[in-house]
Amino acid sequence: MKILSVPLILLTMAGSATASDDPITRIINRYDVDRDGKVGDVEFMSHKIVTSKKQFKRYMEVFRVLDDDKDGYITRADLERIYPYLQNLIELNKKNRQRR
Ligand SMILES: [Ca+2]
Ligand SMILES: [Ca+2]
Repeated sequence: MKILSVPLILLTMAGSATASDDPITRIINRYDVDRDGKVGDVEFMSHKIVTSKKQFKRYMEVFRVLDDDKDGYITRADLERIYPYLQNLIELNKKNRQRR
């Protein structure tokens, strides 16, 4: 299931989190190269090491999921809309990792 790869990538995007951190700010700050407050597909991809077409397609799928209103940019509003859904998956993933 493709959507499951999204929280994993988001986790990597957000880096190691503490409870007081705002992951949305952290994600945007990390990817927003030109500091206009939104992340375009080129900015998003510039942080990825893409070694195959398949991988490129996968990252683009992630980008499209994160770009909730489909305007071609990941903004704070996009992330705030989808974050509650992803949060559950991220928490699940954390628990699974702790169990190991
Ligand atoms: Ca930008
Ligand atoms: Ca958007």
